[in-house]
Amino acid sequence: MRIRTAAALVFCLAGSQQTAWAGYDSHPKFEQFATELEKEYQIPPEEAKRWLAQSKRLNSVLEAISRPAERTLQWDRYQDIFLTQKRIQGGKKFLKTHAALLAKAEQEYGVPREIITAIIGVETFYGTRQGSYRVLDSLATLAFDYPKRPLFWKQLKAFFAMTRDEGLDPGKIKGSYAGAMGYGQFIPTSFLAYAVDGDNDGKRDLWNNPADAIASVANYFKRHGWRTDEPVTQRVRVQGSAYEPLVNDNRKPKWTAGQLIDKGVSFTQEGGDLQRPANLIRLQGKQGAEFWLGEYNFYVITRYNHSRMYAMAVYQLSKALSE
Ligand SMILES: [Ca+2]
Repeated sequence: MRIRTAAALVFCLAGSQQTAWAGYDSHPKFEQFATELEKEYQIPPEEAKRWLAQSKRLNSVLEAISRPAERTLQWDRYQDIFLTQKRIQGGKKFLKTHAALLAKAEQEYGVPREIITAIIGVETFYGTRQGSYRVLDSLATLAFDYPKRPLFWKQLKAFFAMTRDEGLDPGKIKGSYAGAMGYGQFIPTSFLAYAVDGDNDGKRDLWNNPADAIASVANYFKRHGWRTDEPVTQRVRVQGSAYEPLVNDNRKPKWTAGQLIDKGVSFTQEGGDLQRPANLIRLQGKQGAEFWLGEYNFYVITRYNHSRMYAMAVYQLSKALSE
């Protein structure tokens, strides 16, 4: 008990010292950051200094990034989290409330409304759980104090470009501990590349404006190669052992449907071009191993989030929403 108290006290002091040495503008790597920011986005170093002086190290962010809980789950548990009655009901309500916006996005980008809705449902429970971290703090903490992932260094630069472009106050933006923002949890580089102004009011507001959020998710899918009216996946059966080296091999399909059949895979839904790209996916389900056909659109969903379980949850939620 005494040891724990002492440790807690030390931790507490360390924490207050860390916030006391002001912001990340006094970090040894600040000059490099400011130089790159100016070179890449023409943002003057004084701007970087002004904002980073207000940034704070968040130990909770470093703790959160060190335990990526969802990735360690198997599909049997993962689906319990994302395919609940509550999430299905919420999605049906979202489809109804935003029917006109979803129809417009579907027409313009060729992405089904149920897929757009399922993404937003899995990411933020339809916009209601967007994350409460101040992105200035979370991204600065990860960029400067989590060198294992240079991605965040890049994201912090893009974050300042985003707030400049949109006329936003960097200190007021909220998001996940990893800097994902809004209904669809766009990271700053995704915002710069794929966010669109869905209602033509001159702003891209992915936090409060469902028109912008819906159109941006649809645009993301279109730009990543979504194939309109093509399937996503279907359950398959396997026999023999020739299929084994193909299991979960490449995110991007590198086989054809015909080649999978040759290796002992049989489809539950017949038809379709045997020359089309395809993958073999195995998930650990409640009744043991499940095998699925990864169509090209399944791969496109994994470009939103690399996890096969994520893509499957989005697909199955979208199916539940269309019933
Ligand atoms: Ca807008």
